[in-house]
Amino acid sequence: MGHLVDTDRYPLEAGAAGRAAVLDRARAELAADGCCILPGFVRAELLEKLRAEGELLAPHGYYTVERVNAYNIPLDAELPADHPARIVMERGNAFVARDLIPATALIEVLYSHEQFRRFVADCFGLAELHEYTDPLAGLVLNVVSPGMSHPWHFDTNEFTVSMLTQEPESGGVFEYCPAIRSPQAENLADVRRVLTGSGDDLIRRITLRPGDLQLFQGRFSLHRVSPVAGTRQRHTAIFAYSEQPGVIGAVERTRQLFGRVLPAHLAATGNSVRGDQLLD
Ligand SMILES: O=C(O)CCC(=O)C(=O)O
Ligand SMILES: [Fe+2]
Repeated sequence: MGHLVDTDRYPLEAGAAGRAAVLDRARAELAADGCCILPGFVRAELLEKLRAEGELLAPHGYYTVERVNAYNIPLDAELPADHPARIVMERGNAFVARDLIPATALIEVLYSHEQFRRFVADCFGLAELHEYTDPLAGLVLNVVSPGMSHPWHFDTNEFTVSMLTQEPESGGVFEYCPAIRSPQAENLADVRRVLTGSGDDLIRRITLRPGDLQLFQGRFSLHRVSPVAGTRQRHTAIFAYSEQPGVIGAVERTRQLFGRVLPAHLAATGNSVRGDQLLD
């Protein structure tokens, strides 16, 4: 791992000097506002390789524009007229599926490395984490092209691990509203304010750099990638882990995200673990 990750700054090996201090900081930041950035996680000399690998993969993404709401519930759900789930947005990002990412790609090496997974679990304070069994959704490259955005939403997953691999020229900013809802309260009025453009006081913006590792708890914090401008796409690797082994996506959701399904998805129908809770 040492050639890939700046292990002087981020000791990954169990018991390594300084590891506990990094974990303390990550846990404190996550507890404070559900987001933690570990800047310069990947060594500077590998950033161009990280970017170039993503650039080669990006054309293989599944490009669609999907009409969505912030809660990822059906658009025809019966709700009061002023419910924020009735605000429809366009999700214009594309996902490159894991089976198209070579085993030698830096993001795949990271995703499947036991020490990395252990480190991420420890940052979140989780007993253990597992790779997805899903052959498509475990590791994806999220591509946001100029003019597109990944609009405001809550994640279904409790936590997300991601890494920018290519910056856009402008726009494409990660924006979030820390703890805008809680298990006890949806806080629909504030969510509505953000979705209608008058909630700026609730929004935090993060400047991410390629190779920074981002740990995020998106279930209670509304978040988005603002529209990308300029000529360059924005690329992010999303490392999906789960506390229980065996996660594989539901057939319909998989088709929506990737435009195809594999025999593994069909075989798992009916007995999947948290089947339809991928990515969003
Ligand atoms: O690409 C990003 O930075 C954020 C992606 C995201 O929010 C998601 O996939 O749920
Ligand atoms: Fe998200």
